[in-house]
Order: sequence, then structure tokens, then C-alpha cells
Amino acid sequence: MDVKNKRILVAGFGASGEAAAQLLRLHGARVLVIDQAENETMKRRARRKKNTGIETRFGAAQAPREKFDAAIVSPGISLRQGLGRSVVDLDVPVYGELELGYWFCSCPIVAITGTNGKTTTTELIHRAIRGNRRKAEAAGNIGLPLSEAVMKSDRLDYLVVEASSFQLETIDLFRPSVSVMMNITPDHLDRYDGMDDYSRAKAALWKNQQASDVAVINAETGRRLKQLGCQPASGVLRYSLREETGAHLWYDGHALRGPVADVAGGNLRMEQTKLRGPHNAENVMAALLAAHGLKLDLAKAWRAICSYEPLAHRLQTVGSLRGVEYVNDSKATNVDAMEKAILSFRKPIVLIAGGKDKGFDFGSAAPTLREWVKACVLIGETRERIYDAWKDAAPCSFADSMEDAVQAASRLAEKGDVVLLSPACASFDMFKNYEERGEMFGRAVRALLDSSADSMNSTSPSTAGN
Ligand code: UMA
Repeated sequence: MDVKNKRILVAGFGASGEAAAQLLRLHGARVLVIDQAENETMKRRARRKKNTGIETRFGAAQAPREKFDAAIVSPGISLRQGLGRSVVDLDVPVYGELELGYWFCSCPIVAITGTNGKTTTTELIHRAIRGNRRKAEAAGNIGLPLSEAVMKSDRLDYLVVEASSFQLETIDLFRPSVSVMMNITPDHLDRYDGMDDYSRAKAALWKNQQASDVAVINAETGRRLKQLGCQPASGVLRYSLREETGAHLWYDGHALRGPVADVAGGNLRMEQTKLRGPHNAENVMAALLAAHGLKLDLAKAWRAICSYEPLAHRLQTVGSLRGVEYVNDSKATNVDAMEKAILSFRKPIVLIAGGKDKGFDFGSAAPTLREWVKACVLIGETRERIYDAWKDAAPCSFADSMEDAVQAASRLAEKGDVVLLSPACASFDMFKNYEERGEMFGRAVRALLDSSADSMNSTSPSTAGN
């Protein structure tokens, strides 16, 4: 769409809205940004936009009934209710921020979606490309809005874009050269009418791909999406945890196997990487297949992947005390991510879980808990609901803060156990975001280590004296 001199409404003034407004202005549009919130953050952002010609209005529960040529919505705004619904009712074309960014992108895009692991996979692909000495940037749901990243896309070989279902709901022309469809498990069910609705939103990733493009697909997800009538028109590369799927890459519990593993030189053992657990083998396979789709040198891609350090808040060991490992997996904001974290250790686990309710059926995790979790410490607004679902699978207790939860977990854990923060819920009931939740966990663990060191110091003189 040619936006020059068009009047465009931008809904939401978060990271996406701010980047969208800036990009639109750069291309000559007349921009009004609205946001439901009316707080200091909004005012600060508005001050930053002073003298840029971008108009802002806050405390806007509804879109203004004025004349616009189009509207751009932020991903956090659902088009089915409230402000989002009122934007749709304006009866002008409505696009998402991801779509807007795409219009102004001058390099090929690799786009990654799925429920869990997409940020890690985005980073792995980014790394594999750079390991091949090509220029790339990671953008999208990972944090840097696509509308901002595209401003330097003429100097890049690729943009690697993490795409959420929210962002994919509102695409029109968005067409990645290589798409990566990972796992789809329950998440965001407060925004979708069930799993089929959520899965279809994700399948929009393939909407505009053509025969010359490549779709990398988790074999299991591909099968389920096909049952919903969703298939890519492009070439396909599949990966799986099971050999019998005949995938291009599969994981035998130790190494990656299959025809594409041979292209990479073979002997691709997961222990060569710094990532653990079968779910990370899936992330690595997805990244390697994306590199194959981009026709990169796979031996170089593998070396780059092996040097990748896991991101903070994802199965990150933050300390050990008396043979107990304390692991921060605050990024696990749904039940599937939590189960994958539990299964990564094959050790007894004291689990800290709970948080903001997203409408999950927590009972589905009970068999995994029964096998591996010796006790649960529950926090946040879902704690009663989780207690009802898990009380027969593992002993559960409540804590009112992260500090209390870590203290309680440390009392329940014994040598050889893991204390795992993997909440299976969003964080917004108690924390600003999952990062803050993970940091609070880390801080509480460090306090535990410090108090243990203090008690050792204070007891040692008397021990020496005896
Ligand atoms: N707002 C309204 N009305 C609403 C909802 C929001 O006015 O009904 C306003 C809020 O007051 C706020 C603004 O919209 O000022 C926030 O917009 P947003 O929620 O779209 O958030 P952004 O700051 O633009 O960040 C978004 C993504 N957030 C969401 O999808 C919720 C970020 O992903 C992404 O990194 C960023 O764009 C850049 O692309 C975060 C996320 O939580 C990490 N994603 C979800 C996930 O990973 O599960 C999908």
C-alpha cells in the first residue's frame, strides 16, 4: 500500500505502535496513534514524538469516528472485542504491524512461529546465517518490531522474524522466503476460540508462500494442520523426534540423523551444543533446516549453532546449593513448555509454578508431574486452580511471594534434586513480565546462597574451637 499523504490510525502505543507510527511518518503518511492507557509511559512516548508530526491520543477505549484510509493494529489488541473491534467497525482496511513492516522490507525474510521455542530458534537461525558471514538481524515478537528493523533492511542479507499468532492474524501480503512452523500446543486460549482457531492463526504463516519458497515444519504439527485443511504451497522440509516420520532431520535421543544431517557432515551430537532436552533438539533441527532452505553451508551453520549460549530465563541454572540445582525457566508461560522443562532433567524436581490465568487445563500435566515432581510450590492467581488439578499427582503447597516460594522449595529439596521455576502461566498478576519474575527468582536463590555462606562462616569458628 502506498501510504504517502494517507491518514492512518495506529492502535496501541507500545513497541509496535511506536515503530509503526515512525515508519508511516517516514513514508509520508499522516498518523494518529491511540492507546487505551493514559499513564506516564504514554506521556513519555508522546514527548519523544513531539515535532515529528505524529498525533497521539490516550485513554481511548474506542477508535475515533473520523475519516481514515487504513488502520494498523498492535499485536496485543484483539480485533474481536473492545478497542480492536471498534477499529474494525471503522470499515477501513485493517493490517497488523508485521504486515506494515513487510511492505517496506528490502531483504528476504525467514519467519518462525510455533508455541514454544520460537525465540531460541530465531536466535539459532540468526547465528547460523552470521556463521556463514551473511548480514542478518533478528526482529518481530523477539522484541525489535519489524517496522523498526526494516529501516536498515537494505543493508542486510536476511531478516529473521519471530512471528506470534497475534501478529499473523492481521497479515495480508507478508511472505517469508523460508517459514518455520514449530510445535502448536495450548496457549493464549483467552484470545482464541479453542485450539483449532489458534492453530489456524499460526498457519497464516504459509498464506502467501509460493513454490519457490521453503516451509520448514515440525512433522507432527504439519499433520495436525493438514487435518484442518492448512498446507503450504511451497517446498517442505520436515523434522521430528521420531524416525518413522521419514523426516529430513530427526533426533535419536543423542544425535541428529537423516539426509540433511549427512549434508551437514554427519555426527551432529546434541551434547556438542550448549542446549539440553529433546525440545532443544527440535529447535536445533528447525534452525538447521532453515539454513538448508537458505542454501547456507551447513557445516558452518552447525558450528555456529554449537557456540550458542541459551537465553536467560530458559532452563538457566542460577545456582547450586548442597547438591540441589536451582533453574530459572520463567519463560515457560504455558503447560507444554513446563512439561518440556520437567522432562529435560530426568531428576526429581521441586516445581515452582502458577501465575496469571490464560485458561489452561492444568490437569493434562498430571502424569508428567506424578513421574518426576516430588513437590510443588504454587504462586499467583491460578494457584487454587492448579492445586485442584495436581493435588493427587504431587504434594502441593502455597507461597505468597517468589522469595517465600524459593525458601519453601529449598526446604523440600534434597541432594540430587532440581528446584525448577517453570510457571506454566503468564507473569502479569505478580510481576511486570517474565523477565522480572525470573530475576526475582535469581535474587531469591542468591539470597539463599548468601545466607548459607554466612551460616557456614558463623559456624566454622566454633567448629574449629571444639
Ligand atoms: N493496548 C490497548 N488496548 C488493548 C491492548 C493493548 O490500548 O486492548 C495498548 C497498551 O496500553 C499498550 C500497547 O497497546 O500501550 C501495547 O501493545 P502490544 O500489547 O501489542 O505490545 P507491544 O509493546 O507493541 O509489543 C508487541 C508484542 N506484544 C504482544 O504481542 C502482546 C511483543 O511480544 C513484541 O516483542 C513487540 O510487539 C515487538 O514486535 C511480547 C509478547 O508477549 C514479547 N508476545 C506474546 C508471546 O510471546 O506470547 C505474543
